[in-house]
Amino acid sequence: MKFIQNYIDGKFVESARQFAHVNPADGSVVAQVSEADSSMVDAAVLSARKSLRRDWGRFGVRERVALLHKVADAIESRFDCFVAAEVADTGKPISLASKLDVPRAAANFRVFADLIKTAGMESFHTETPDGKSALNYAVRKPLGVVGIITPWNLPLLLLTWKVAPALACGNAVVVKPSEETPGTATLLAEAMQQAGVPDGVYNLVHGFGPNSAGEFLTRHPDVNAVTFTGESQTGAAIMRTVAASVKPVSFELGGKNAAIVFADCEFEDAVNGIAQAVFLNTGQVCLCAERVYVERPIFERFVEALKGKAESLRIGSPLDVATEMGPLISAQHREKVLSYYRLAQEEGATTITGGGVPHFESSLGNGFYVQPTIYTGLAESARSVKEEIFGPVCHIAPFESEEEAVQMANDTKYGLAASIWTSNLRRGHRVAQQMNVGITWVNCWFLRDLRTPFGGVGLSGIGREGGMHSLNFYSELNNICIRL
Ligand code: NAD
Ligand code: 6OH
Repeated sequence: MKFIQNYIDGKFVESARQFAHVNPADGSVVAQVSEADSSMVDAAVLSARKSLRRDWGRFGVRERVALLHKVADAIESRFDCFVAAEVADTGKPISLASKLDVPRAAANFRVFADLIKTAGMESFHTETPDGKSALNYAVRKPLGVVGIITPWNLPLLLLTWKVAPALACGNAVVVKPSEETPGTATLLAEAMQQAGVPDGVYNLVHGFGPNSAGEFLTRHPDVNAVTFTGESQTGAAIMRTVAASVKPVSFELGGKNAAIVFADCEFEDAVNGIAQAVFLNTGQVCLCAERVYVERPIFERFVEALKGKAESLRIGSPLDVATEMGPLISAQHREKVLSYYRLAQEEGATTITGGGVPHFESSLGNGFYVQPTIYTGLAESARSVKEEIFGPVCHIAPFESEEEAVQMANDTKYGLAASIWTSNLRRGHRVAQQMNVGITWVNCWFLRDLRTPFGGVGLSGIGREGGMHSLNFYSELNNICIRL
């Protein structure tokens, strides 16, 4: 049995209470995780604060940049360990963890290191009507101690997406990864040690949300800002908690993303792209498309083609390099996804494929698998078309006109991402600009440039991270006005 510990002030520490970490692929308990109590969260925040007063607070940008590249080197030098930990955490296929999550973790450190190195600041030469002259320039300072709370779906990618820019800006962090995925954040602590990151700069506390490490961290008076990725309702709870001390927050929340497929699309590209957008990571990516709108003339053909893709997905052990789809994260999440499969039936859906649980003879039968699933025939007002399911499932509806497609895609309280599939470039631009979301892809999906703004509107979040947006969130600007 493996033991997963907290990491505070440069030391791995145990706690009195532990919780089990379960392998999603077969339901077995693979590790015991130390749950941080409130005194440990206090110690983590204190250690972060102290590091800002010690060497870390005196590091210049050049030293921070060099250190962040060393963290990336340390991740790459333990590539296989990180892949194994990501697979153990999530049950995602080893091919996906090796192609997406672990390379992105290293890239997050490199990109934000390079960005802070080259980022300039704004300056203005001011002339007043009464003849005064001044130079205004802004300087960037760390926020201080940043609390980072992350979900289980892309745990290492999303954690490093926040830790890297926070450290680039000179902050110290206390991270609280999802209770479902404690492994990679703990391995990252080892990589921080290996890279020579000073004690207290990266602290890690394990536990749950309410009345556990998550809430203790967001409630902590000495945390200067909170950045969170997860469900919209959790974001609302965190917002209530931090309101008392008026901390800045950055929220990357849920989605019910649309894809719009026009009859003039490159058909094979669109089918392949949407198969990715619906089924990647067993549909557990906040950017996944759960609503697919297809122009009437190609509707039947598209439904058939996506059905073919869904039915050809190799579902199996995450450790098999040929596996394309693994389990959902937990028994509880599977119950949620299956409850939506039942709801779609009750709401009158036609099941094109899936709708249940795959059968395995092996121990995978105890894992949290569901079938990739496609529905048609639901009213746009159906709850299963309106609410985020977060599984390998979509509803496909036909549309008659561009206006109707835009109206249906935008008819949601969420607004994270959209994708548009057309070979008409002018239409691609025109429709993209009407999407009420933070991220729109045309003829692609989840094609990322880490310098671009990332975030959502409505229930999908507050603020943007990515590139300069991250640097601006993770710093305080002090404008200095010099009378000339
Ligand atoms: P979740 O909201 O249940 O949990 C996320 C984290 O918040 C966990 O670490 C959890 O322990 C913690 N938490 C829960 N309640 C808390 C509280 N009251 N105070 C402090 N911390 C608390 O989300 P999840 O189920 O882990 O992840 C799936 C959700 O995340 C989906 O809704 C998905 O769309 C969303 N997501 C969004 C993005 C994005 O970039 N917009 C990215 C990934 C996932
Ligand atoms: C959500 O599940 C995926 C989020 C992806 C990113 O935040 C990213 O930076 O690619």
